[in-house]
Amino acid sequence: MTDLTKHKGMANAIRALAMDAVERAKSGHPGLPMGAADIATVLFSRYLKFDPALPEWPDRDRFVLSAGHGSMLLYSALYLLGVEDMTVDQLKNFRQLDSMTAGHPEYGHAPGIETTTGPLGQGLGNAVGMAIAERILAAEFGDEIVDHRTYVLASDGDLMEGISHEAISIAGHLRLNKLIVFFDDNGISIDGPLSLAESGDQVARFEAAGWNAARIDGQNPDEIARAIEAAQKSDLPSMIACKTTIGFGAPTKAGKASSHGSPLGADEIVGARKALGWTSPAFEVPAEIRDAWRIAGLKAAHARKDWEKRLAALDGERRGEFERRVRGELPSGLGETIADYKRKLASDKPKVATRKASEMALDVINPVVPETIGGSADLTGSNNTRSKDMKAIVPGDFSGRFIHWGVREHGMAAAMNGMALHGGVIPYSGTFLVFTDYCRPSIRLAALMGRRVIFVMTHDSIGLGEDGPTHQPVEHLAALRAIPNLNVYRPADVTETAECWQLALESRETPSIIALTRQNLPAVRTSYSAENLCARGAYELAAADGDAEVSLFATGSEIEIALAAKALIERAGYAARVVSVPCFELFAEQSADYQAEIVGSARVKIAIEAAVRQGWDRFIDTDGIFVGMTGFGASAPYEQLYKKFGITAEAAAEAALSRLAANV
Ligand SMILES: Cc1ncc(C[n+]2csc(CCOP(=O)(O)OP(=O)(O)O)c2C)c(N)n1
Repeated sequence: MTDLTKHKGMANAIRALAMDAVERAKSGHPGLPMGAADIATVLFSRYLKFDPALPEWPDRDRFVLSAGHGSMLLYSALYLLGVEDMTVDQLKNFRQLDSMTAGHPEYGHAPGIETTTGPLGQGLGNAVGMAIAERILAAEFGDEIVDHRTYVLASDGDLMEGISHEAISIAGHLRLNKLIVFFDDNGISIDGPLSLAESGDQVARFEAAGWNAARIDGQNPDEIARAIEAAQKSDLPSMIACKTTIGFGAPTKAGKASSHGSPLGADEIVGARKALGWTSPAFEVPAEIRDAWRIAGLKAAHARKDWEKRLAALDGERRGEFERRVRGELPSGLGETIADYKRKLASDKPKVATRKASEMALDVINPVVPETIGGSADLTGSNNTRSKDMKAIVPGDFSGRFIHWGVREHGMAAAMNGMALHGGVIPYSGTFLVFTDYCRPSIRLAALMGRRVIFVMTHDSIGLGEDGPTHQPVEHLAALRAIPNLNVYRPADVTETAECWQLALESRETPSIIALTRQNLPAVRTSYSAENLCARGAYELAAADGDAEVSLFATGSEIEIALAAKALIERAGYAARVVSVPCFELFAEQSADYQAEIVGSARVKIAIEAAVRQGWDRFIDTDGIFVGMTGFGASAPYEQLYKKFGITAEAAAEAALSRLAANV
């Protein structure tokens, strides 16, 4: 068998499996796998450092199928390479319940799926984060322990998405030369030829962002191999624009949108088999082609074993540290450090904004948790995410721990996901809470994938004041609380902020939002508690004198208002209590008894939060009183805004007292 015949057979195996699986599922996308099969074959069989026997090996090359709709490309390759769990039955169960072979690749479903892709552009953003994490760990542990590449297959759709701009420009800026993107340049998207909606020059675009870019025939294995080798030597990130034919081999649908996203149909498949010279029945691969793939799959085993020897040769402490980081376990000293810090806060009782409290917590946490990597989307001085002595990461020097992401919230959030997926680092970074809208697709994916990504979102209400309603979040807390598996924290003071940070770090499979104020807040936790009270999601901060007739529930900056309202209500002769609710999601995980005890049975229930009501009925019922926002904010000093929108202790107390007087 010549090399070319062998290559064609291997690539056709991907094509055949893709069209057969899509046909059997009666849905899916055969076009991309058929068009990009040559790229995948050359990459996977000759260059990708990936050991199917140990797909989690930390120093493996990463492959991200950003165009997740082409999932059968990845599943076929993993099957052919010999990933044990990826059986032919999995391919036959493509897109079926409980299979590993979901419609779009889902992280955690099968070894070798590095990230969940489907929303176009996200995978490219993830890959940038993976490449950053690789450089950071290499700077710390050395090239002999961390030295791998990140490869991406991106489609026209990936590159049309705005997020690609942010991803490409930060990668170019940081000179992530071990990032290699294949652009599946097939000129087709769902609506038809790309010319309907795009006339840019992707190669010029990448070059302008500081990349090496080349154009090749993406159906020619020699050109693909040469381009990969050139990219591997590049000192810039590389983009290889691969001219391909979507649905390659399909007699009437190749090169057309009709091969993009629906089964080819029986006749077309017969024709494609003929055109490709593929005589095997559905889901069968001839032995010699199978063997060629399996032999390719064995290639990285040597590299992996050599790496294991190098790791074993490290001194015990360094090896232990590397392994701890990869496992994602926190250093053992964190609990004690936080306890000492909370003791100090209980005695100092500083009155600071919670964004400042977060910085103070990070000053304590970062020295003992060396894997945290901080950042900000050009709001470092506002987000307070750069702790003492945190050196910035700059192009060519990844020994720092702080990333200036620039004004790129969307790309930042996707890259943070990629860092967390890569492992060995814990990414956290900030912007204003209102701009979670710009990060939301990635926040959702972090939640779906169950990754520890910490979003530090400051300026969390009208309390930010003069910047006005464009910057004042109103619906954001509710919108974020609606995302499953996302913990949304809104701490009320320095101690709660430290506790929320601890919880965020300890939540290995849940991303976190920490919403923080711009304005100063008094310390409301005035005595030391060894227990992390925020861990219960809601707890009684100030008890009533006797049976409470009024329960006040609040978060963050509105705790101060709730406490003042309590005093006013008591002055009028009624017992009232205040419950702090730093995290709805953790509260929902508590026992029914605990929840009932916290919600209580006071005659009047009031929630105070400078945001919309949605979600609060859980605490106050539909007939409870909500003191918050019903529309957008305004531009003014924050004290005036709280008055204007009626979010004051007086308003809350008055509402409670008039309810009590009405004897409801
Ligand atoms: C953010 C986002 N918007 C829309 C879609 C739906 N979608 C899936 S593939 C695609 C475009 C297909 O064109 P291309 O990316 O060139 O893929 P190809 O046709 O080459 O397979 C679209 C709009 C999506 N998956 N993600």
